[in-house]
Amino acid sequence: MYAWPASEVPALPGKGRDLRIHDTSTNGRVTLEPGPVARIYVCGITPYDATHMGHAATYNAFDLVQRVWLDTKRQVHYVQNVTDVDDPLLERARRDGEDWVGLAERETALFREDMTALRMLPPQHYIGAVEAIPGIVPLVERLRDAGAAYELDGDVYFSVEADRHFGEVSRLDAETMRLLSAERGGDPDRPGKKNPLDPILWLAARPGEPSWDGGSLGRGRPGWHIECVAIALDHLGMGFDVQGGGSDLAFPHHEMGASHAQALTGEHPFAQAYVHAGMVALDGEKMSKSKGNLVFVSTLRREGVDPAAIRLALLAHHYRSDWEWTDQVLQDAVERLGRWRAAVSRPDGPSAEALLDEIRTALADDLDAPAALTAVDRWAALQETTGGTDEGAPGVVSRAVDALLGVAL
Ligand code: 5CA
Ligand code: ZN
Repeated sequence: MYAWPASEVPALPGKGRDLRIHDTSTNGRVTLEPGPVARIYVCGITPYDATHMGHAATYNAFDLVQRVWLDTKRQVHYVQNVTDVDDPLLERARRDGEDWVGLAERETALFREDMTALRMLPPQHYIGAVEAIPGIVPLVERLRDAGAAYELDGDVYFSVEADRHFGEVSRLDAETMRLLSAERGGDPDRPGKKNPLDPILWLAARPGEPSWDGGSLGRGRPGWHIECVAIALDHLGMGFDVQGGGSDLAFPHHEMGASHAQALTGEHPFAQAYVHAGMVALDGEKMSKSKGNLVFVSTLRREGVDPAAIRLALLAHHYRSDWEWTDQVLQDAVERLGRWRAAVSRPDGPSAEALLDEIRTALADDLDAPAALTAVDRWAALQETTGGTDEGAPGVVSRAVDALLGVAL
């Protein structure tokens, strides 16, 4: 499917630094060494209750990854999915007496608008689960034929024992895995499974639910993890640079995805780094569709909030921390945006050379956006108090904030 329009990324003087980023699988920072074309897969939305601030914060983190890469003069190959058929989507459509296709299309359209307004760079390949089905079926057949998957009452399960690296992405103990599996779409208590953690690859058709031709698998629909694996392998191949999502995807989603791909190809790793963003909360609890404690990007936009201020509110928090959305967070961002706009609207100002270096250094250091904002704050304060005589400086600052932080001043 189509993604959304790209906003231009202004060229900056000099060159950025290579990104060091926290990798969940090693629980430490790694220096990424992408080739001339950096490859990134970011898990997309399940299209209902989009786009809330938690979604926006996670996509903001991976937008920064790409902006750092672009600043090192690399190209970026970015792939994202849309989980446009899955249990939670079907449940929501049923609850609301709505057609699931209509719900998915409407919410995906809203997500595109929000991403455009927030100046998030679009993926080159934006792929729905439904359109990926013809590529998913042969992968499940291959896993089954290789003995890495088995049938249970018509459904097909992946055997986690088929991958000797299973567990290396999230590094969790068996009991925690079991608890999270039950919480996050798995069915550890279903009788007949070889291992309670084994995830579904292909779900046989259920009455009243959509289903597709699955070749030798019979009619049905794909499991969640194999969806992202099929799309990533198709468009990026093994060993791509970053697999991204919120921290709630580390297990089971990214763990299982890595094992599917490694069992399929015999190669390791699926991704060079598994990068996870913290969870945004509202009123003390993780913002989530199931709880309904949501603040939407589109609601704020409708109320007249400048999307650049929303983006600054996200950037004020380190991507790995869990944080709370409040009115004050937004208010602070609105005020900061005003100060920055005033500072770059003058014909001259203090030199921007050191500032550009500080922003680059901050972002290359595990995407320390809050440090980058503080550096711009300092420059803006200097501009307000003493000013400066560098005629190019306000333009450089404006372009740097746009290119590296995605904020148009
Ligand atoms: N479709 C799957 C991924 S293949 C999915 O998880 N969809 S989602 O709509 O539930 O979430 C989309 C992205 O937003 C995921 O990376 C998820 O980890 C992230 N996310 C969801 N809630 C929050 C939150 N409260 N804070 C930060 N990120 C969140
Ligand atoms: Zn995914």
